[in-house]
Amino acid sequence: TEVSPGAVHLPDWLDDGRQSELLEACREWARPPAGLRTVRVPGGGTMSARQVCLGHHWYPYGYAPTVVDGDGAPVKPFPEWLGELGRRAVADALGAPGPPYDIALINFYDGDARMGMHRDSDERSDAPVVSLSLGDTCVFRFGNTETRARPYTDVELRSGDLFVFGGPSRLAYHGVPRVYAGTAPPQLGLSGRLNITLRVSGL
Ligand code: MD5
Ligand code: FE
Repeated sequence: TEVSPGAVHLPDWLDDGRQSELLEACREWARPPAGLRTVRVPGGGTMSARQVCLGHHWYPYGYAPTVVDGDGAPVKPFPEWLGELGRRAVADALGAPGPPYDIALINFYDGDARMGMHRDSDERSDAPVVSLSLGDTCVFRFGNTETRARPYTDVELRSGDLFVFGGPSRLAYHGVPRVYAGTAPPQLGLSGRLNITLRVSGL
């Protein structure tokens, strides 16, 4: 389903087996060193979703090879198989071969975690962002390129869903205003929500 030009939602793209494999990989990546961390934002606040990065470390607002605002460790490598998954995702969503992905940002939402409306503009590439969801269902708010306010479209993202954001949607404001606790598929064994985004750094 095309939600907006260049923004394509493919529900249930990952089967149960692939979801479990991806979750297991996320659990490994979440371990220290360079594991799951709380992101501090300029102004003194913290993001409620915790994050781990592969390939390069994202911090507000740039990319670095080490966890500059965490334990200082080198960022874990971005595995080849994850890049292949990303290219397949783009091919399925947009009908064109995907670019060579080199970074992943993995956000973990538990409790009352949310994400405010923002734009992802720290990549020096206009390649589409690939988003994969695991665990609890959330409301994903897909906005416009001008303001954090309306007009926007609310879409529910469920475990296994793929979303690809390219073209004119790449720099749209977006956020996660709500996660529905306890809605993860029981066989997955995840309490909370994980979102994996694949990006091209342009570095
Ligand atoms: C999430 N993550 O559910 C979302 C899904 C983030 C983030 O927002 O920055 O890690 S990915 C949403 C996204 C990425 C790039 C572009 C657009 C949406 N977009 O154009 O709407 O944790
Ligand atoms: Fe984002």
